[in-house]
Amino acid sequence: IKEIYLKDYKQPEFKVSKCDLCFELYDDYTIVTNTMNIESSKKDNQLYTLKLNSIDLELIELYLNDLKLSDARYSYKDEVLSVYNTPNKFSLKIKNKIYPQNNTELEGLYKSGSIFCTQNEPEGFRRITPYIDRPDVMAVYTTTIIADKKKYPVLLSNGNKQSENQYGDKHSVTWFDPHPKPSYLFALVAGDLGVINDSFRTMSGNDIELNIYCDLGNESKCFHAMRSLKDAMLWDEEKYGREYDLDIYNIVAVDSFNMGAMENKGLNIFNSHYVLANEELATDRDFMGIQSVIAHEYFHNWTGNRITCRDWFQLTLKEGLTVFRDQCFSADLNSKEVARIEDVKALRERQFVEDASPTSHPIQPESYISMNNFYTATVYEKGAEVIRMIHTLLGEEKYRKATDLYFESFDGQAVTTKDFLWAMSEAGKVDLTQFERWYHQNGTPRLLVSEKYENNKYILRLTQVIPNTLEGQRQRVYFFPLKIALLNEEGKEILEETLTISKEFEEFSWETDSKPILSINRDFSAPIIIKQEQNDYQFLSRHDSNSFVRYESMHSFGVDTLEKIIHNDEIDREFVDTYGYILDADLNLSFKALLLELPSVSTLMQRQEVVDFEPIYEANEKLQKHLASVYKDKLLSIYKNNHLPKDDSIESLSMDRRAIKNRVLKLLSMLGDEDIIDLVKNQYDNSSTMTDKIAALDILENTTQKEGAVSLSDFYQRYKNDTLVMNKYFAILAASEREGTLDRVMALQNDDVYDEKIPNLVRSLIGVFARNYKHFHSKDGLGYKFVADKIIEIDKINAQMASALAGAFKIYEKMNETNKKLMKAELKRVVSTHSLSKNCYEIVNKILT
Ligand code: BAL
Ligand code: ZN
Repeated sequence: IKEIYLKDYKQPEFKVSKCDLCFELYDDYTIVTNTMNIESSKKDNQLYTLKLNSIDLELIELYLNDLKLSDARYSYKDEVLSVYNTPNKFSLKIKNKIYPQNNTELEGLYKSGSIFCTQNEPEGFRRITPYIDRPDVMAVYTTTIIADKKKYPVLLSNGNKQSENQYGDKHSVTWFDPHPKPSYLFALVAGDLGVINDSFRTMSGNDIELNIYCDLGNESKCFHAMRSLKDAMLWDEEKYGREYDLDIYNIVAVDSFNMGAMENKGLNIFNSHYVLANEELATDRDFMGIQSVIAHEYFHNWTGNRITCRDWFQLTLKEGLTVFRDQCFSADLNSKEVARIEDVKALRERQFVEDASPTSHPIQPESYISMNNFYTATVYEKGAEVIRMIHTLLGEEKYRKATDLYFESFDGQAVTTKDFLWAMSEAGKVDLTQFERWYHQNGTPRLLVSEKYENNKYILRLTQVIPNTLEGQRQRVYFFPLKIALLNEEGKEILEETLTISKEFEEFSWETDSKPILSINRDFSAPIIIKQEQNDYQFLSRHDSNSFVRYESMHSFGVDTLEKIIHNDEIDREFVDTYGYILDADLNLSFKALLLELPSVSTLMQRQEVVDFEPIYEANEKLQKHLASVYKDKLLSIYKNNHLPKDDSIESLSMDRRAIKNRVLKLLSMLGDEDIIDLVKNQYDNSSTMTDKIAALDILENTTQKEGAVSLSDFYQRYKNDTLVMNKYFAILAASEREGTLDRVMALQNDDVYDEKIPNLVRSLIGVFARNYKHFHSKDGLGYKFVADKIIEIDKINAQMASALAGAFKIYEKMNETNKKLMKAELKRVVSTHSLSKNCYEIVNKILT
């Protein structure tokens, strides 16, 4: 098992200018013919050895400049095909055989049901044909696909369609992509697919054909995705001046997909979860997810495809930037305040946890064993926060100039994060030397805040506390924007400023007539943890004009309250009063639902020195029951005012209403009262949206065994033929806090609908169970044993899925002694498994050392 280091990066020895591919698709195998124009990077007329990456190569023949090569001219070892004594410039034709129908890793060319599709990022292309499979080798591709006409009427690849031919039962289509691209952006799809079409006129007047393909019969579920695509195309023109650059844009939805989606040039392939939706079958969250992922993949056309990464250590160059772009898009199209809070919540639930774990890494890592393990919340979400800080430091206008400069300077190239930072600092006229540490250091920084008021002077003292590296080395202080405001007693802003923080200790002061109230890290301007000596949560959660700080204060107030319950078994009356105040407040309903959400188990867990989930669950239950009983009438009236069972619109007001009424219903259900359970049952039976049905089902599963079983069985009967909906069914059962969840999850593996080869189903059943803190961490160790067994089993089918499951053990180091001992035994069992994948090895080994 080999570790790859950024410091060892060398430019490629050969370039591929042209890659002509021909695929002959058969039921049992596929023949790939790959003809490349290759040139040595050195111009010295020496003979060299060309090294091509290739996994499980079954070579048929090999030609150099049309001459068939004898065995002595090449060898295949350790996943490298070496061709000896190659001249400076030559063509190489490789014919090889692959078996897509047996490809359960879902990398390279594989079958999702009856559809041929591909996933090549980061290193899947080497499973299709031998190639210099690295992102800084960019070529122009022509792709011909030959297949049975009846079984595979739709044949797609990157670029524009060039020609079509018929031969008896077979047909062929040739695609030409004029934009040079790395192999990871290559895509192919073949199948009998349904489609919806539309078009988009770009700002310079080109009409683009838009197609979304799916399984036959699902066409009507593609319209939200199409709307989102057109919104994204327009937004990228308006906000970034970026226009689409081919005649056609194709999206294909498939059921078996490791990731959410993939930005292949002109031919995005999507996990069907992020395409298919209608009001009956998809939740509001699903609709929002589709809008953002469709946009994300579209935005990659410029940030990722036109300008790509020099090497995989630069992944955040395209992912951090593209996530930032999709976050801004979603914020512009929906509620800005809610979008920002949701983004921060997700960052803290996933990335902060990762950053405090043995797999913590900088957004630009220095080494990897399996690149697949680095498609992480850190590279993506923290990466997006880093871009957001640049945006804040530069301001909108300079940021736009800087992105224009980036596009002008590096179009068509494979570049590094340094190149990006150069454009930002050049056009933004700001020195980003110290800022660059965000790319190379790991862990979440803390900012200690102390305040003083004397002689009409308000003094703010800030201290940066930077965590050490995993190896214990010191890391240096950061440069970041810190947006603050000082408020008067009515909550009015005395001033708002964006401070630039760059030193370990800093002091700021302002003259004010009276002692102001501090509103800090407004809009979450920096991805840090704030530690305040004193706080004004009660005031800020009622009055702060910055919605993020208002949310943050209510959230922190909730955390303090729960911790008081854990330590003194006392409920803070002031928090309860504030909760009542928010219930009465006139606010956007989705925002209000966020303010009323109590801190998650994960939030409290992250603050424990030694993790023990039981007291957290107990405190949560106690506080929820208390709030529900004190405010039962208020909660019921909010529920009734907002419950419109037949309203299935996905306009914002309808979504907001569902968000608030399901929040209060969940809280009310803690009482276990019969009248409330009746409301829940009624909502399950009579609501027309999936959001309402799922919310009700989740409550029933967790509160009443009898009614839960009745509704679950009804749900199963209704939706058993819709895998996307069945994912929700499995997830509710796997997340259940009821006794016996592990046994039910084990039994569900034998359900007719469940299939261990389909990643979405594995994520919904096993993945959700592994994040069910109550049952995964049960003190009998059976949760750990079950998940470890699954990791070992699934690793043989799909190593990426297995290593994602192994992530559930990341918390190992912080666990209490009892759980830690149990976890260790299972982790050791996994890591000593014969022929464990490098994906799993890398994660489990990091956790153990
Ligand atoms: N590039 C992998 C999928 C995505 O981030 O869009
Ligand atoms: Zn992406």
